[in-house]
Amino acid sequence: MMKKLTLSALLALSTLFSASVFATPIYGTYVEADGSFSGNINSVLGAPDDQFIQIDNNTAVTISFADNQAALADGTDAADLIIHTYDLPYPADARVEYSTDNLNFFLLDIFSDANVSNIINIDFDLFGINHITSLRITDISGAAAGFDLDAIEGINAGDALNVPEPSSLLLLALALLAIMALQNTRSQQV
Ligand SMILES: [Ca+2]
Ligand SMILES: [Ca+2]
Repeated sequence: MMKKLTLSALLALSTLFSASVFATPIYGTYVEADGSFSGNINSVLGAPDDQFIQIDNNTAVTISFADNQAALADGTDAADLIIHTYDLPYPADARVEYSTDNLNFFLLDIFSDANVSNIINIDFDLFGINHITSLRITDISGAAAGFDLDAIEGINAGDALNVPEPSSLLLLALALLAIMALQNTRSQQV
């Protein structure tokens, strides 16, 4: 009886979380640049298509997903976000920052656009990140026409409003433990 109840509680929890996750990936919807670059700024939106911009030194390009959409961590060491670059002869570095509210940005890491298959794989779980709603890429190559950006891809799309915060996850885990303890007590009393 206890196992059955615990299982149904776990199933209810997994349904709650999976309900807000979409199977299809999401791509950048909005973009803004605070400096100079080469190319059409809209070429960084949507799926990767080998259309790209070359970001000039010190220019920050901020790309956001559609309203209330987020790229989610999948809980494994698999990639959760892909920065699609373009392979031009000159490798350039960029500082990459992320936001969970499109207001405050935090450093993720420094990445180069010289990559195998023009792909930078980012695993949120490695960085302890739950979800992101936008990404800011600042060229630090020291040269004009630096980092070549094609697209941003969130592999596990989700509803930003329904992403459980770590504190609510903890509360749910505690509630589950309390239910299990209660059931234990009851089964001992029988
Ligand atoms: Ca992951
Ligand atoms: Ca593109």
